[in-house]
Amino acid sequence: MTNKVAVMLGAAAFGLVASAASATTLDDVKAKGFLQCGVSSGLAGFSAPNDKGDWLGLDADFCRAVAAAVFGDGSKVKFTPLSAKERFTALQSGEIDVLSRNTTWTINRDTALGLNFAGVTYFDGQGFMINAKKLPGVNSALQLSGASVCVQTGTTTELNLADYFKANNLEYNPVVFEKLEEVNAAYDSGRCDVYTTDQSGLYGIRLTLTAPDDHVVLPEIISKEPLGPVVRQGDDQWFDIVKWTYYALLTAEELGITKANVEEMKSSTNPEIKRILGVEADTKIGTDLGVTNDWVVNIVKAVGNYGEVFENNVGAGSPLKIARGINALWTKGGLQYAPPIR
Ligand SMILES: N[C@@H](CCC(=O)N[C@@H](CS)C(=O)NCC(=O)O)C(=O)O
Repeated sequence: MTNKVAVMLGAAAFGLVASAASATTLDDVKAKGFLQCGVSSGLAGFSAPNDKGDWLGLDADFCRAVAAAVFGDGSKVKFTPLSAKERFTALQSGEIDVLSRNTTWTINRDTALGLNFAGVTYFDGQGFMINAKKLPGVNSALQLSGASVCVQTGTTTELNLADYFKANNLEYNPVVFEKLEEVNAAYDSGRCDVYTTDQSGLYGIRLTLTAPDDHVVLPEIISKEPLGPVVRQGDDQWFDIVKWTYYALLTAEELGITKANVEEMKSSTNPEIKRILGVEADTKIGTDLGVTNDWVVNIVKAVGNYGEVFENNVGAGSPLKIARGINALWTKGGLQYAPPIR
């Protein structure tokens, strides 16, 4: 090979590397034709496969909403089930485009792992579940001294558990597993007295136990667990798309735009509704974000508004029947609040 050819080939190879390195997540996702979404391996209400292998839940629907924003089609998602321990590496390595897996926003995860949290799709807190038949008379976590506690590794749960028992001078014996099915099986078989995780998770897990009615969730909430989607640091456009997908879901609920009425709402005379649905002639809101101006229409058509996603997956329309509580919109006394889409 002549030196000149070698230099040319080298330059071409460098060009390829440089263009691959500079491709944005949005470009990559569009080129693949689908969004790769990291979810839990099967937490009812958040992300769990049904008999047909379709992923159901609030976290799964959030990914469908992002896919709808990007492609105009909420079905263009592939799901990667991840344990707590695997999840951040999967995102850092580029195996997934977004992590939507009951993941708590903490300063350590936000600053030390090269990641960004795009919002809080579910405000949660850590709780305890016990088998009331096995521990009759126990109605507070403060009565759990000496208990064996099932917990999943790689979670905030493990750390909060240690803090709580230490702060209250209680003894405990942690029984730690990496996989969800191992924790569930150990607790269900009576190997541990207590199961601890996010309270929403406890309600979902209880449904999968052999005798759900034997188990009670204790009243104490021992931590703040703001759960939300996560992206890699360093790609602001992608961060914006994921963040504003969440805000679009909230804003649609605030404005009464639903899966059933979104088409009809396009002819509304309310300027705010017209703006968010992209029907104002000169709107650039969607294109400035890197998607099309009907992105919110596509999101709501795919999954409904935030309230619909909540109720269908974890609320009244689901087996979990969790009350909206602090996850209500700010206009209804809750914490869910979106900056203006304008
Ligand atoms: N929100 C907490 C806990 C999340 C978590 O992973 N909880 C377990 C509950 S046992 C879970 O969902 N596991 C699902 C899985 O591994 O697929 C965190 O971010 O660390």
